[in-house]
Amino acid sequence: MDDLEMLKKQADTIRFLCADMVQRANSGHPGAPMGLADIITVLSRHLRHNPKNPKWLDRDRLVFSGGHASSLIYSFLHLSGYDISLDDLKNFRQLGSKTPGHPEYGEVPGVEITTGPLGQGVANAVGFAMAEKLAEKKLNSETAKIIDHKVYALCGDGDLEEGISYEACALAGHLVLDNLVMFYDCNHITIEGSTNLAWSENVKMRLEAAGWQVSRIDGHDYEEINEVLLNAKEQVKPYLIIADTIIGKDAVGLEGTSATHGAPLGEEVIRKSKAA
Ligand SMILES: Cc1ncc(C[n+]2csc(CCOP(=O)(O)OP(=O)(O)O)c2C)c(N)n1
Ligand SMILES: [Mg+2]
Repeated sequence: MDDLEMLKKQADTIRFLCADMVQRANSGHPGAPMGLADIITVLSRHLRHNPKNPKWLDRDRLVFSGGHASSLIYSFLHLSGYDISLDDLKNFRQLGSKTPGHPEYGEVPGVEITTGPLGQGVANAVGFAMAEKLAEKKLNSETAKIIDHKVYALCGDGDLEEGISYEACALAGHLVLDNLVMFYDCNHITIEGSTNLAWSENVKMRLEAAGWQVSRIDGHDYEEINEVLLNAKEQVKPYLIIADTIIGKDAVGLEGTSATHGAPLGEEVIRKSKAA
């Protein structure tokens, strides 16, 4: 793995690009992107894709179910070399921009699917994984492995609360989709506060019952994230990675609170946080 300093620098860059984008637009969701910055940074070392050819047939697919965390996607695509410029990031959430409030398929290079309605992206990821299996069967032969990619998905508390994710995950388990890797951004916060206001089920037991392999990691520990992604290369079932994260990670005075879910952090907090 790259040295930890470099990973931290990349993650911090993503974290504060996202905070700045939301601040400039004066609307958006900085919390989840800041909490997921470490995961996307390590994931970027595993993803097989070509930013200069976003339509390469056998690329890994990356599905962000929580479309509200779109600043994360745009900053990741920008830093990876996709056709999204710094000016595009500055135009976050402006009408007609390449960086709309929720990611839109066809409008943004590198965005695989339009997401926003919670849970829907989980079902989309299952669909992508099914499509990969079908294409494998149709196109691969003994001598030519044309299709051999993974589907990586990121989802949050809200996605797993939604009924549609239950149905889709049950189908993924039934079909033994061993090409699907899903990170669950387990930050215990949704729009209105703690998840325990409305939800207390055991996600690990639920997904295991549906036929998934489930691991739990610290979503801010680069070694653990890397290790679990290496394990996923040997997966024999759909793989859920429950990542314990802190929403709004490193937002001074606000991290861990629902205040970071869907509002700008404020110039003062951003200034202090960058300094820290
Ligand atoms: C079906 C649906 N219902 C409601 C919303 C509005 N909404 C957007 S984000 C959100 C909370 C999501 O919580 P979580 O997934 O935990 O994201 P986090 O707060 O951790 O960023 C809600 C209710 C939505 N996008 N889709
Ligand atoms: Mg959450």
